[in-house]
Amino acid sequence: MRTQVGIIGAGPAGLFLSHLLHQADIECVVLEARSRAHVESRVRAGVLEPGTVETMQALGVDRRLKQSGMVDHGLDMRFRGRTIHLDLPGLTGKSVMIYGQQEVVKDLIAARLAVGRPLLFETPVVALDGLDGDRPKLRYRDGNDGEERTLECDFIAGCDGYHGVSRAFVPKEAFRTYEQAYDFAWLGVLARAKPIADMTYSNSERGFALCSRRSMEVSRLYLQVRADEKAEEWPDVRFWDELHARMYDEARTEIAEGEIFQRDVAHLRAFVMSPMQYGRLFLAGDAAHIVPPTGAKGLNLAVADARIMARGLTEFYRAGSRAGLDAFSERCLRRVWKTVRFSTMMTGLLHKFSSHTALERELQLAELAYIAGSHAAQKSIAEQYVGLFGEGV
Ligand code: FAS
Ligand code: PHB
Repeated sequence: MRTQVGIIGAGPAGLFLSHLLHQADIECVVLEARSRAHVESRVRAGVLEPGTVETMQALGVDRRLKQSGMVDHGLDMRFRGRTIHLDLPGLTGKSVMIYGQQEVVKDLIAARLAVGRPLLFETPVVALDGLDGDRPKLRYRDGNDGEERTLECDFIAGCDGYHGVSRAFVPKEAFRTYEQAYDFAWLGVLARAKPIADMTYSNSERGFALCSRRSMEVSRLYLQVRADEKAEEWPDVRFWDELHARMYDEARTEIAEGEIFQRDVAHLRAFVMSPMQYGRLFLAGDAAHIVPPTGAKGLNLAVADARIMARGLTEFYRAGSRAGLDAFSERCLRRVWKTVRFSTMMTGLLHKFSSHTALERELQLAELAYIAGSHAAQKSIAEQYVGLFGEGV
């Protein structure tokens, strides 16, 4: 097979890129290792920045988003029984949208298949060749017969996530990585329980908790757990007891309980690969960077990368200019580093750290107390939460 752009991975990065390229009449093939059912069932992010919503609108894939997306106007942070309420539109003139990542992925897959463009499931890419030439190749295992085949491309987009293959085919001396792993994780559940009014993060003596939602009937809830804990160590009763306690809802009058029908554990890390490109390979999304989910940025950052890559590829095919492609990594990393900073700051502010001295714990809580009393501090957090604008995308 031969195409203009070979895309590895059908997560948000690869799928948004495929639609942006299709809109620009650029041929691409998406190769996804897993099944459609698996990809569409992965429960992950839930917060869409306005830039991501606008991209879905521009691509014409926002029908279901308009029907079931929920605008979130408020962001609450709790500590020592107090609540800081951030009025997002009041502070920034913008809000965020709550709409599960798996719904975004379903919308993008359906739209891609509806236009009959190549999206191959259960087709893992096993090797990348010729990245430093002008005819790079992908080798993949055909999902139909398991045979190894080759896809010749002009360019390759590594949208294969943190555990993907593309990074491994860049010579070690051609990039560096930055990484920080946390010694805790997020236990996430979906429960058939009426969500609380606002997105609420809580820093309690027992640890971090977060109450989000997927609809007015389904709550998306998180607890900070040890990095080695397994979801099955948290039966319903233990989960609800801990959530009420960490959300300062001891009277159990605020948080509704219900059937927990999905559990997962996500490990927290910050990771950046720089540069995010090598020859004719361009990496986007989790393949190039990971942010701790406290800032609700992972999915949105993947979309921002896809927009910048699509713009560079469009300039190349329409005007023969490589300027946008040559500047791809630099343009993405400007936003990536600011987003990693925000996400690690929010993680540091809201979690219980076993490594903290008593003094460090007090300083953390003093920072929350300062934010509670400072319009400027609240505006700073709010404007980063709704997303960076004008960052070259
Ligand atoms: P993805 O990992 O989503 O997609 C990569 C795709 O490439 C996958 O479908 C994979 O199967 C495929 N692939 C891998 N290797 C391949 C190969 N060799 N050949 C072909 N295909 C291959 N972000 C938030 O904002 N909030 C959250 O609460 C949150 N929770 C998360 C929980 C978990 C468990 C994880 C892993 C991430 C979470 N994230 C969260 C971040 C998440 O939303 C990512 O930022 C987002 O999925 C990034 O999208 P992609 O870059 O497309 O990577
Ligand atoms: C979610 O709704 O899944 C969610 C919300 C806020 C975050 C992370 C995840 O910071």
